[in-house]
Amino acid sequence: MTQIPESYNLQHYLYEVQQRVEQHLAVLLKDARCHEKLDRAMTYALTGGGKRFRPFLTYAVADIYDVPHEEADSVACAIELIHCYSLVHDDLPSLDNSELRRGKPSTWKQFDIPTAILTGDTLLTLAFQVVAQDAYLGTMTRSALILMLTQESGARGMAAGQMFDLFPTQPTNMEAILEMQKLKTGCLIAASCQASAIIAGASASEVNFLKQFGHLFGLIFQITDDLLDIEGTADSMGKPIAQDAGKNNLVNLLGVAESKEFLVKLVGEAMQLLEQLPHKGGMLQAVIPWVLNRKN
Ligand code: GRG
Repeated sequence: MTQIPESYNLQHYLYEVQQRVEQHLAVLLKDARCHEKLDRAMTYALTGGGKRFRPFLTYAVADIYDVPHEEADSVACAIELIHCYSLVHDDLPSLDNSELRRGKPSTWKQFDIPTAILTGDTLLTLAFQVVAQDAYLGTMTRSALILMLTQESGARGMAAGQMFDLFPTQPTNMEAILEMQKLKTGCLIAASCQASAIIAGASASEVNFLKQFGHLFGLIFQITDDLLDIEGTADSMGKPIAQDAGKNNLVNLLGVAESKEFLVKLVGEAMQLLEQLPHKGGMLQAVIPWVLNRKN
């Protein structure tokens, strides 16, 4: 991939990221083969329609810091593995009970519940293995990345967010919803934004800056997702729409019009943050309109 695109086409960049991640994931899956049914379920859960938006963020930040994409590959794949695990587990009958994901039966529906649980477990475990064994990165960098991934996905990150969503510990108000969504969706997006800065050896304040940007962007991503549940179509979403009625989200709390106003404010803040980055954030700037206008 080329570095810091001026007039570089976003769609082309997204496509290249998808191809790159999918090639790497295919190799990882091949190397991980052990139990035939588990292998098929892992392949099923990882392939077939994911936007690879989180790896995109990791490569976009790699470009800002002149990190060769080879050095970002393992963490980009690790984040996608963690993302796919979360979707497999989230779809389970005892969580979201979703039968469709990306236009196909969800993993538990296609296989069975025990296989889906073990598929999620295995994808999560593989994520850490991939970074731990990355020959492009030094020991300190690998360790820093693994620590960051555990923080963003675990007991004070994404898994906690899912828990607060299922079992709220305070009345549902704007503050509680923002905190829950920050953990549930924002942490993994924040991880995607920090990863390449860690690889580049950026200062703690620079890494933290990208983390804050990631959280803002995560919120933008989540609100657009909640709006799509109301305004999108089942065809483009690959799952039934209007499934979030009564759920703890900002659009249900504020209504569509006010949520859109809030979104405009968040986008303004995100653009301001990007102005402070080298190359004004490069592809990160270009992807904001894409997130706002996406159809799935
Ligand atoms: C720890 C089990 C567990 C779950 C964590 C992330 C999560 C909580 C659950 C996934 C369900 C969900 C609707 C999360 C909100 C974030 C979100 C919009 C996910 C969908 O991400 P996309 O649009 O998916 O990037 P694709 O299909 O493109 O990969």
